[in-house]
Amino acid sequence: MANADAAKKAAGIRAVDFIENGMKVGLGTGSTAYWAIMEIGNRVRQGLQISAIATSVQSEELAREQQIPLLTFTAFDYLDIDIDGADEVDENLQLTKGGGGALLREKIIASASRKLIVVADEHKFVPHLGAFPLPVEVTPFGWEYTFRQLTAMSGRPKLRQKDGKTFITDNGNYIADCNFGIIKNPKSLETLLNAIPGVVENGLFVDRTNILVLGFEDGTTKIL
Ligand code: ABF
Repeated sequence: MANADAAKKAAGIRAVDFIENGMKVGLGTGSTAYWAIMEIGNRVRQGLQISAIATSVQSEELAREQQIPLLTFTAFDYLDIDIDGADEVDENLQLTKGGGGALLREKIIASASRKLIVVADEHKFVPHLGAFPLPVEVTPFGWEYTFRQLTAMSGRPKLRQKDGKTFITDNGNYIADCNFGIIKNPKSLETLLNAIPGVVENGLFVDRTNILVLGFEDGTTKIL
């Protein structure tokens, strides 16, 4: 296994140790959250009694394959734990997310959870957010106007493409990958972006992370 994968696998598996019998769990999206979902599947087959809700169609399909009992939003007020990945984590545990295009459902599930556990390989841990282009989910209706608003605030938006076509999220929206440069005040940028009509959600997750599980290439982990 390539070392980066070893780091992701170690972080994903270690995060599952925080799950107890009877919990309701949010299942994240991405190649690190993948390992958490696989490990939850292993433990469910060994008798762990939990139920879960996924942050993307992709993760829901994986959960079904792993025979993890699934929930709908009518079945709970709050989730106990959400395990999800990130594209960047800064020293205050603020996050850039959305590289996988799942940021809207991820933020809904994160806000519905009593505890957000972020799983990431060590390279995601950075002094400041911003090197990774910030994903912003926008409605297809009026996207050109919304892009002009993002450009006016120096966001340099690019319409995400996939397989030569415009990428469509699980919610039927577009993603603007924005370059704001180093993000010194994630909280104010998150608020500013969501005030633009046409912006559905953005990939800044501010003051939401309770625990960070960092994975290293030697397979060890560190809890922050
Ligand atoms: C997901 O995890 C996305 O928000 C984020 O883009 C992704 C990180 O991807 P990976 O774990 O594959 O590096 O939650």
